[in-house]
Amino acid sequence: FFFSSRRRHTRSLCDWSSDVCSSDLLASVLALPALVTACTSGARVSGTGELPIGAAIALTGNASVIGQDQRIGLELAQKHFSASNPKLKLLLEDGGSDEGTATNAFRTLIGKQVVAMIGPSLSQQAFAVDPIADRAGVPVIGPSNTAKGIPQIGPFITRVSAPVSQVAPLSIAAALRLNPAIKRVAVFYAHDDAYSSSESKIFQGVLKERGLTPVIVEKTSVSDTDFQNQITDSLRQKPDLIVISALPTDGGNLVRQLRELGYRGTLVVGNGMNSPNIYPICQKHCDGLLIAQAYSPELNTPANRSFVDLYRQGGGGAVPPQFSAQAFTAYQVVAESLGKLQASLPKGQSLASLPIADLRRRLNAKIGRAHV
Ligand code: 1QQ
Repeated sequence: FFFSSRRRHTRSLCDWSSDVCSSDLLASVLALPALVTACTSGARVSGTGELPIGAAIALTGNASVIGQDQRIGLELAQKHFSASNPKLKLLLEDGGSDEGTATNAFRTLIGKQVVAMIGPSLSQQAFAVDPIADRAGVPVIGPSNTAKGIPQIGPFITRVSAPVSQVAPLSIAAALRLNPAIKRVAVFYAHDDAYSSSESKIFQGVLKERGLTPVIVEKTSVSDTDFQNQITDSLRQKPDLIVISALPTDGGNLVRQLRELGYRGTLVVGNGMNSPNIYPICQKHCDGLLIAQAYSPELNTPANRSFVDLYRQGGGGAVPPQFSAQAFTAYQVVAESLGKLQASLPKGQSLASLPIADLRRRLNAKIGRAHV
């Protein structure tokens, strides 16, 4: 894991296999090939021989802050795998930040005969759209779906994003290491978002284990912009640590208002705010946030070195954000799995000649499953 104190400094905590990685590292994330039957459609992939991969990520709405990072990761992966065999074609759709937009994007892309789907951006959306793909026999790789229960949606669903249960405890541990005197903790979470609720449960469990039962738990909404009432209530409890699980816009506004209303203590925030794009929302107020993440730019593997180099050449800065890395990884998993599948075919046969349902089923078995 990579632990980041936003903007100030970064350092490695430990290594988890959801990093951008070579296939052998991925094996510990994605194991147990799925043996399932798909509905039998005789349709084949288009005549050009390029295999279409669908991606539905948040280019609009609350999570578009994260979708921007993901788009960069996908574009870099396209570049990196441009000479791969078989040839791939990325079809990108706006999955928005709500279930309806993601459903339309998934339906559109599945109708375009994609061999696999990358997305959606939010767990809240994944619980709505992954069952559609699963029923259609289309493999889905979640690049940023961290809530409990995602791989359990169905045999065609997996993820390269480490679950909240693996990541969230680390930032609480780091906060307590930095400030062992912490006694009074306030918790905020967006109750109408699956990831935020899931992560907050983990945060609260870890706090309890440490003997720090929260002095107050405030429920917010992803559509909230004004948090004055909840902030006033919680600051009355004199917390010395505040732990937040929210999406970028609501979370960024909450942090800004907490600081503006005088909170000076430690702030731990979750995966929903793990992007440099939160700064336009909360500016200097987001300085010093503690976030644990499932990616280290320092990871010394060929795939990560290429990714970091491509990111730098693109002018995005020296340190790629986690969401770009995970989107790159999702594409990498599809590209490498297709490469292995191609190599397993009899000489002269191409993947594009297989019936699409058969190709998706075989690809799904090559991709494998996430354990958690
Ligand atoms: C989830 C998340 C989001 C905050 C990532 C965009 O982790 O919805 O699962």
